[in-house]
Amino acid sequence: MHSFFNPTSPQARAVAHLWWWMLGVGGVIWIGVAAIAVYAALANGGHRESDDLQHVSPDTHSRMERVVGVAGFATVLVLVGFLIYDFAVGRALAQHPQRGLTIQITGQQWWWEVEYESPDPSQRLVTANEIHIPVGEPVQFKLRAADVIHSFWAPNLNGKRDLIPGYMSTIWFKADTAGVYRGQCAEFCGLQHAKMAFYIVADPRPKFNAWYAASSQPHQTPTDSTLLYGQRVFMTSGCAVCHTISGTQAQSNVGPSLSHLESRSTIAAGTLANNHANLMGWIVNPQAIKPGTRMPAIPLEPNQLTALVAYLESLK
Ligand code: HEC
Ligand SMILES: [Cu+2]
Repeated sequence: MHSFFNPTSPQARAVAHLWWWMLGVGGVIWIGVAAIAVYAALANGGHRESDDLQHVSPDTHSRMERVVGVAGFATVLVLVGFLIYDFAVGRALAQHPQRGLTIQITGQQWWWEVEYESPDPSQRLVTANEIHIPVGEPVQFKLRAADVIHSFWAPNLNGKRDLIPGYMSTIWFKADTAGVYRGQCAEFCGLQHAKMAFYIVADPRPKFNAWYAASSQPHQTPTDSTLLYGQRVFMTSGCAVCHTISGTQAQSNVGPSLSHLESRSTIAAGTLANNHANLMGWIVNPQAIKPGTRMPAIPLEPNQLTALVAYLESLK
């Protein structure tokens, strides 16, 4: 799933082809050189070096010089060939499509904020760690970092690109095949760097549109009394200081948006499957699961916790 050997975009395929060519040509040359070295050692067996050098005829000597010259030239030729090939791949990757979806990704210690750009502000969508894209369409990613340098790397879809504080870099790709592709922060960014994964979910356009429309819906105030209590716990226990739930007063982006938490398959940036037990465990003590994470453990009564989790699970 998380593999460079299984490219599913023209961009990743170009990089993979370059790599295979380099491995192939480099391998053939290495085998050739090793074979010649072995041959030289065996053919020379029995003679001492000083004898050989003195008894080489001028003819043999100039032939040897020619062989070395040709080999040197061939080396330069191969390197120049790869330089041109590499440069062409780099240029192809750097060409940005003018059309298509644009998604802003902000790397944070240790999760990914995802914001879909739209000229219509009401159509902008903010989510986290799970990036839905339409299959077969170019998607542009604008990458920034909120704190330290991170690196956006979904190997099946493209190479790495650093997220640098105070600077916006861009990358784009087009997924050919629908599927879920894992990505990972590829630049050491602190304690929980290893637990900073993300998923790219490539869906056919209609399915993507349905997801987008559902995710853009603000929540109604719950009518069920447990859920209502859970919402009150959320608003009064400090959760709202850091998180957003659309349609409520919680509008902070210190932590991931929880507006449609239940539509995501994992929590804490790919660390845990999103299920009841893990959600409970996470809220009781996030520091036990991801030590150092920017979410504190907040003491809650058992009935508060139950209602709070029920409320979060209603955020479809
Ligand atoms: C000081 C800010 C802060 C407070 C307060 C806070 N959180 Fe968080 N929360 C975060 C951060 C930051 C993350 C991302 C952690 C990570 O993945 O490393 C997070 C992650 C989460 C997640 C996982 C979301 C995901 O998609 O990965 C849930 C669920 C969550 N918080 C619920 C709560 C609840 C419920 C409360 C109140 C009891 C709360 N948070 C209080 C900052 C906070
Ligand atoms: Cu990182």
